[in-house]
Amino acid sequence: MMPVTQFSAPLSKLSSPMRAEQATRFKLYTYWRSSAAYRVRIALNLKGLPFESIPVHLVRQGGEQLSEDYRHINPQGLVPVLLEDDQALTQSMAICEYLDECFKDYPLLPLEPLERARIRSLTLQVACEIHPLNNLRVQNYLKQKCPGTLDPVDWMLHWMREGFAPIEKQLVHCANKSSGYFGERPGLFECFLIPQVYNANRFGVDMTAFPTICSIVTQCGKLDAFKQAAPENQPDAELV
Ligand SMILES: N[C@@H](CCC(=O)N[C@@H](CS)C(=O)NCC(=O)O)C(=O)O
Repeated sequence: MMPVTQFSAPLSKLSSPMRAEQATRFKLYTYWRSSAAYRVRIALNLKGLPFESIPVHLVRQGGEQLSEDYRHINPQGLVPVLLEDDQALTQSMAICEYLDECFKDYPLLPLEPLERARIRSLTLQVACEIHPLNNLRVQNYLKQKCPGTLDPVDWMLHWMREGFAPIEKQLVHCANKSSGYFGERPGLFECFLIPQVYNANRFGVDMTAFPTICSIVTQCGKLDAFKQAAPENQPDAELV
């Protein structure tokens, strides 16, 4: 992983860790409502790996993720970043797969190559086809370039529906009827799906058109790993 020291990150200038009572192996730069950070929180929880949250406020003061200090840690100016000792790793899918390779007790991917590819395909449909179009910086760009002509929320709802519809079709045929998840138990795909559905609900997508997705969300919502990763249960949650 990328050594943080390579970027001489003055970490102390960012928000201080909110759960600093004990030194943990992992630290996660996160924001309570970030769906990409939410994915990694679920993966860490499923694997039973404790971590310390380091909140990065994506909105306050124009966004802490854009500060020079934070860009020393992630030159992309995005959350999440996983820190392990002095090593920083970016991109939620790379982080989840790294954890999966290192901690095998609770696999996020099946063993069989074709099954692995199918799960990755569904996961990437969330990560590459839905999420990037709806990211905060895309929203800000649309607001700036198309004021009054394009409603950024309509844009988001459109791309979420466009993305969920084919996922739903694929799941109807493949979802595991006995477990209620895509496979025997939640894994990489659920780590990505559940945060995207959280966003969809937040912005008012009518999810009744996607009953299989909703049933997976309901099943996952019963598990502590998902409950503890939920935005409202984060130390930086702003619940007013
Ligand atoms: N592909 C990246 C996406 C990361 C990402 O876009 N994070 C969002 C929050 S969900 C972010 O930091 N946005 C800040 C911005 O757009 O300025 C990943 O999977 O880690």
